[in-house]
Amino acid sequence: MLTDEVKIKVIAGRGGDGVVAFNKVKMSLGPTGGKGGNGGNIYFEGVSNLSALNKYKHKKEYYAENGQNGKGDNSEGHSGKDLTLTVPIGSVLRDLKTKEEIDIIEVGQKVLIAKGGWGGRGNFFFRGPTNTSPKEKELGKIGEEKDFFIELRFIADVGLIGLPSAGKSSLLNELTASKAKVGAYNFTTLEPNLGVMDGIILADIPGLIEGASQGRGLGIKFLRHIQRTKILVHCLSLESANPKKDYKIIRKELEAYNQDLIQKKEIILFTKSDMLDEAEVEKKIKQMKKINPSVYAVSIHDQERLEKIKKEILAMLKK
Ligand SMILES: Nc1nc2c(ncn2[C@@H]2O[C@H](COP(=O)(O)OP(=O)(O)O)[C@@H](O)[C@H]2O)c(=O)[nH]1
Ligand SMILES: [Mg+2]
Repeated sequence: MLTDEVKIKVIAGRGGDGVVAFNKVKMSLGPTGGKGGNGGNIYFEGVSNLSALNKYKHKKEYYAENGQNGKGDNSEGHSGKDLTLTVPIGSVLRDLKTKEEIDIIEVGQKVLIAKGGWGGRGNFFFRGPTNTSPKEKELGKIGEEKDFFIELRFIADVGLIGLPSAGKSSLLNELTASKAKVGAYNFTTLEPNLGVMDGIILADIPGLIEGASQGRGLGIKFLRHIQRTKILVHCLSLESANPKKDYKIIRKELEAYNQDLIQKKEIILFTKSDMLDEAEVEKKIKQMKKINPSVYAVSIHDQERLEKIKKEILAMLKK
């Protein structure tokens, strides 16, 4: 199962200590203690692999390397190696202390999240006209330590929503090259599925049922993935005795989860249009238009209608 939330601790490297050393050559006495190397930084970097959070399930603490202590001859200790932690694009990184949030939205986007400590200065740096054999040195500073909650919210342009069996997965498979599981029962697909249609990303959002926003079923896990979509395609099965009621159930859950969700642009899509005769379909479309003028019907067995809805989605995205 896809991991879409984890908590981890990151600890950047400690800086190396400065040292106290003196030149042993009689002709040029004096302090030579070098600076410690800086501690390694920790970065988060976006990758396309959606399961990139899985690895954080088992290992919870991440360290970057410490800097090495300074050496004689005024030479600086090696800096600690940086550590880069990969996260899927769509991840929201929340610093649990400051509550600050960082969005990772692009592959290759790299953010510094914990800075390594500075290396301490050696006694060479403390020399002066009146202090020709300083014994001072600094200790390296500790690296930043932070706790992060990482949450994955898919970056899909379009979210296919609707009650179980509304035909979302079937539609995703028709509109994209996705191979989402399709079921004849009201069983809930366990993972959201993504597919690409003419360069835009469609997400099939499963598990929306009455009470989902309060934690019933698995829907609440998936509601977050809707937050970043630009358009919702609300699928209503024409097999249903009361599509309007189905519609309201879902809208209520969206609203309860996050007010913003019901402000999104929406297409209402009657699915399984092959199940009714044309006059019935038209009648239902007309009724729903009172709620939202953007109503269409589709069937996975009707290529013409599939093309039409595809165009409609693309046009709405461009607006
Ligand atoms: N006749 C007909 N059946 C459909 C159509 N779309 C989906 N179905 C069926 O409806 C059931 C539920 O579909 P599914 O895509 O799994 O729904 P989801 O739960 O919303 O993902 C499956 O048995 C599908 O074969 C359609 O356009 N016409
Ligand atoms: Mg499904």
